[in-house]
Amino acid sequence: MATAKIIHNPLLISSSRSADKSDSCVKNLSPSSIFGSPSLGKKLFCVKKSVSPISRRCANVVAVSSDVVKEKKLKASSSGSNLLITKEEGLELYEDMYLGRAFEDMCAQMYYRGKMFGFVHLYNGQEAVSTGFIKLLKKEDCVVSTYRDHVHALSKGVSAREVMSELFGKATGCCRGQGGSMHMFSKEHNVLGGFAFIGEGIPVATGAAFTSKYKREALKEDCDEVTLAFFGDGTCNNGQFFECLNMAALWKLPIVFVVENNLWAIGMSHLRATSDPQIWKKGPAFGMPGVHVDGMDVLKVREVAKEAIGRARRGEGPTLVECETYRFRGHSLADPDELRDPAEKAHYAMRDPITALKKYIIENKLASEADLKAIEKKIDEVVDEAVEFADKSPVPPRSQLLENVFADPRGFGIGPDGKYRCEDPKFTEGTAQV
Ligand SMILES: Cc1ncc(C[n+]2csc(CCOP(=O)(O)OP(=O)(O)O)c2C)c(N)n1
Ligand SMILES: [Mg+2]
Repeated sequence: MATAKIIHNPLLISSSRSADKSDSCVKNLSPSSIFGSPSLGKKLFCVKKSVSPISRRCANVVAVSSDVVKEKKLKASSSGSNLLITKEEGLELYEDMYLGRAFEDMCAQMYYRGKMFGFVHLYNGQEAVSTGFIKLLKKEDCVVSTYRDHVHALSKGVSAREVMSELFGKATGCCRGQGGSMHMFSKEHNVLGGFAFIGEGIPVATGAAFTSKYKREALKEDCDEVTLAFFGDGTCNNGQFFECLNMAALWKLPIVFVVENNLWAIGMSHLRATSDPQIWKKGPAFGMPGVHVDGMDVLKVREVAKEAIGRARRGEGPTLVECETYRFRGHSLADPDELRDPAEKAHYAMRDPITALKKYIIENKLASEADLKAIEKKIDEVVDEAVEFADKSPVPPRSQLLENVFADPRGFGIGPDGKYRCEDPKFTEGTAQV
């Protein structure tokens, strides 16, 4: 089978009108000058130039300077360093990415030992996207994920214990064992799911972003919260994606649409399924910036994420970011992964984002190999402890089974005596046993 390849466009950021090239600042930039680190390029983003109703219909998208990168350059030159991260930042990123990988590897072991039920989709290989974006968020900011959601939840601060327990279907899980692998949710950490249906999370994220805007503009609350919506390349062929891009651009919502383009939707190659494989181009089509970034490089992802999140926080509207990444395992743990070309897998294995960050940290003397080993040891212990905790935790009571499944008025919730109706021994009489 032919190796699937992303077709690179020399201009990673472009105007929605080819005739506008004369006023686009991006024309002088090569991809490496835009995304190469540590000498990160000058211009990352496109914005609408005009806001008049007529020109909005043919949104003129041009590149603007990146304040973040300018600031970074100033800081770097005054400190005599040309690095994009400090030692502390580097270690935080490394720890988070290593946690994601170690957690998922442990999930695979536990799944094959029969500790988990249903489908389990792992995130190995894509860690730079979760870490690069989510580690920039505040606690109040929201994250909306897909069924490949464990690592997004971990990056957002849900504990390994709670995620593992949820996977084991235990009462101590972040959804009290009621959601399982594909439905991570945490009110405390503003993780709004976990969705088994592809594209389902995008409207939820759009709604969360609308809430932030409504609080700020209608209720005059002090609210600058941002929402990140993560989803895959295959999901970009789904109508909800287009509807939400339209609404988000129309209402200038504080949202970033983060496409994790791992080239495959189960066994369907992105190149066979999509009329134009450059997903980022769909941003300018709706009048919002579209950006393509190497999703195997956490530092590049982080710089793009800073821009996009900053724009949203400042009330400047949504951004579509396409992260070119790869999953190192099959679609789910039930997938023997026999479809993809070994050469393609080997190509991306060589670009392991964790190995790349490790190399960057050591080569730039931000930390030593021993420092990183110490982080790995600490995280391995956290993951082992999470398994122990999940294993020992109780299963949810039977009475919880139908909670949040049916609405109260239909008779499946709490009865007049204050007890759950399903606790009544007669509840299942004449129906299938639950
Ligand atoms: C509405 C809907 N249609 C079909 C499916 C079956 N399905 C599960 S995963 C998947 C592929 C999604 O691929 P992508 O968006 O690229 O995400 P990835 O698995 O690569 O992370 C499909 C079609 C589904 N879950 N929901
Ligand atoms: Mg995919």
